[in-house]
Amino acid sequence: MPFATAIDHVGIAVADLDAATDRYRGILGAEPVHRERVESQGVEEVLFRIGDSYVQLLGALGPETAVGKFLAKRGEGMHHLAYRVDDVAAALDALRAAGVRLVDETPRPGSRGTTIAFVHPSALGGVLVELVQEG
Ligand code: V0V
Ligand code: CO
Repeated sequence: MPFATAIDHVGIAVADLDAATDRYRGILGAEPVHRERVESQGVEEVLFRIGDSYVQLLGALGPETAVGKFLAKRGEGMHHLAYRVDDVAAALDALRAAGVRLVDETPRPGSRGTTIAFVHPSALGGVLVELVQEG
C-alpha cells in the first residue's frame, strides 16, 4: 500500500486570517471553499481549493496554541504539509514500526469531518507532516 494518495493541503500560519484571506482571494482569483474553527487544534482555518488539494490558511486561537507559538517564534510562513492517506491509523502504525517520531499516537478529528494525525518535524526534514483521511 502506498504511503499517500495525494497532497491534501499545505498549511500556512498567518497573523491576521481575514487579511490573509483577502490577499489570497485576490492572488488565487478564487473564493475560499471552507472556513472553520477547530477548537481542539487551537486554529481557525480558511481553505482554498487548488485542483484536488487545498491551501489552508491558519489563524491562531491564542498564543499558547501550536500555531500561536509558531507565529511568535518564526513569524508567518509554511506550517505543515498534509498527505492524504486511506487509513490514518494504519499509516501511524507503519511509521511507528519504522521508528519515526510521532506527535499523535492515535488519530484525532480534523476539519471538514476528516481524521488526522501529526508526525514530528524532526522525522521528515524539518517539515511538520499531517496525515489526512477523508470522511
Ligand atoms: C515547531 N517546530 C517546527 C514547527 N513547529 N518545525 C517545522 N514546522 C513546524 N510547524 C520545531 C521548532 O522549531 C523546534 O525546533 C521544535 O520543533 C520544537 O518546537 P517548539 O516551539 O518547542 O514547539 P513544540 O515542541 O511545543 O510543538 C511543536 C509541535 C506542535 C510540532 C509538536 O506544534 C504540534 O503538536 N503540532 C501539531 C498540531 C498542530 O500543529 N495543529 C495546528 C494545525 P528546534 O528549535 O528544536 O530545532 S491544525 C490542522 O492542520 C487541522 C485542524 C487540519 O488540517 O484539519
Ligand atoms: Co492541516
